[in-house]
Amino acid sequence: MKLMFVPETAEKIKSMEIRGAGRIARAAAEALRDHALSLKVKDLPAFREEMERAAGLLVATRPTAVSLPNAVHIVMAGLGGATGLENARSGLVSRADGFIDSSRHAVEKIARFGARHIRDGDVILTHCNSEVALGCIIEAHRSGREIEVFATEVRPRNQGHITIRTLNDAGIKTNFIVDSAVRSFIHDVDIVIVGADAVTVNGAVVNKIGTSQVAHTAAEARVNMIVAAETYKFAPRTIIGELITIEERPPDEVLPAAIARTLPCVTVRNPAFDVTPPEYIDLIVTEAGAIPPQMAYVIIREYLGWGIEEFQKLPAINHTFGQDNGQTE
Ligand code: RI2
Repeated sequence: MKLMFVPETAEKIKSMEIRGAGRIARAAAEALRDHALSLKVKDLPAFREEMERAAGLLVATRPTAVSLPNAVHIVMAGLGGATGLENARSGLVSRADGFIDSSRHAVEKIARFGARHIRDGDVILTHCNSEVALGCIIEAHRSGREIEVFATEVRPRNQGHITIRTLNDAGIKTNFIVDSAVRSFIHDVDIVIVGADAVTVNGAVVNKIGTSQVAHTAAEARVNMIVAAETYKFAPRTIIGELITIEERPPDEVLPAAIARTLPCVTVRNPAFDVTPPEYIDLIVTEAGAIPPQMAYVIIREYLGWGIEEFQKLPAINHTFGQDNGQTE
């Protein structure tokens, strides 16, 4: 077994070598598990202190995908009530394994539930690269439905390139378009399916930049918009009034530094995510079933099952890009 040490995993998440909200959550759980297994400390307080430091390092890597702090919180809960060092170690390892396992099952379940919304002959549009959204599309294809996909390029990081390779390898007929071509093709589309990095208590969905434009275009054309999201992508701290931080990434992802240097009056802005308000979303497909966005509160309270005190213990969110971007509308 290759040990995924915490700083190495943290660096890979930060640089997006490991990316996608579900994958970074599982990678963080794996890193905490491996760290716990390899830690040589003398007692429980030292173990706790070292694990909390590791958890903080992982959570600080990317601020938007709430799956990351949620996964870390779930794994670290394995320390609660531990009576000795070995007891704490095994508690944490089993919470991490449990999270990784349930995450994989959630992805499979959502694929099956989501695929039922895709009919024979449907044309689907997807934006960015979401394993759960793609899972629904591939499952529909596997179960014999004749489908076609429009996949966007996804500037500036080109996650659409990963999406078209996956679709191509699955043998699915795919059209690759630039992000700004969505409105030109929306009348050829029957259904939009995307993933999520976070779902707020009012049912707003935070996902790759451009998702809200896609959603707005779909609503205008009366095309249904489905979001595929595991329950650990719902954001508990939005219940106590916190907003999701929108990550703003380096400007050179958008414009090479050599060109930017020649344009002193130009500032490059590079927010990685945007917020789609609940009224543009028809359904959120979770492993607990499909819900209207207005039921997000129920998932946070009932399915994640955390009390207010526990929400307050979750890692704090400290910076918000722009206004609240519709998160509380
Ligand atoms: P899954 C990604 O973020 C995209 O925004 C994608 O829609 C979302 O995470 C969910 O991905 P990034 O890591 O968990 O590319 O469905 O910035 O794979």
